[in-house]
Amino acid sequence: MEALLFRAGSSHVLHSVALIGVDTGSGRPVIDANGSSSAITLRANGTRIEGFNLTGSGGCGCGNAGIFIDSSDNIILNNILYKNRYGIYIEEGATNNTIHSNDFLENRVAANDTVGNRWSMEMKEEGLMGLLKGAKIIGNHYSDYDEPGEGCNDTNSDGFCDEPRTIGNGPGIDEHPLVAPIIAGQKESSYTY
Ligand SMILES: [Ca+2]
Ligand SMILES: [Ca+2]
Repeated sequence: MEALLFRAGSSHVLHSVALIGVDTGSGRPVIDANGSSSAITLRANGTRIEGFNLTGSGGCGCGNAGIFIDSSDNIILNNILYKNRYGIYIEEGATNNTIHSNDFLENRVAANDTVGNRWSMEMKEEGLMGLLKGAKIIGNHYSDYDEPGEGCNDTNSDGFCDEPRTIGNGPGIDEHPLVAPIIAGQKESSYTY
C-alpha cells in the first residue's frame, strides 16, 4: 500500500485516485498551505478527497483555496475547509464534481463555482433507519450561511436551511445547506449512496 505524506507548510499537487484522511485519535490530518497557494491542487480526474482539515491558503483571488479544483468527476466530502481565501475554488471548465458534507468555516469566500457543479448529494442511512427515513439530500455547512441574518432560516427545524445557497455568483447551487457543523457529530460511514 502506498503512503502519502504531507508536509506542513507546502502545497501539494495530487495525481491519486483516493485520498482519505484517517483520524488516528489525535484528530484528522491537517494540510496547512502556510499562506501560499492552495492546500490541495487537484488536477487529476476522478479523485476522492475525504477526511482532511485544509487551511491557510494564500490570499490570491486567482483561486488560492483549501482545495483548488482544475479537473472533473471528483468527490469532495467530509472535510473541514478553514480560514482560506476560498474554501473551494472550481476552475472554469471543471465539471461534474460533487462536493457535500463538508464544513466551510471562516473562509474569506466560502466557495467559487462559475460552472455549476454539484454541491449536495442524496444519501441514505444504512439499515432500518434508512428504510424508515428514506433518502436525504445533504449539502454542506457554511459558517457564513447558517443563521437567519445570513439568509439561512430553518423554520421547520429539520437541520437544513429552508432555501438553497448560491455558490458565489452562481450558477453553482447548494440545494440543502446545513445549519450546524457536520463533522463533529456525524459518522460518515453510516451513510451509503
Ligand atoms: Ca454564521
Ligand atoms: Ca429547514
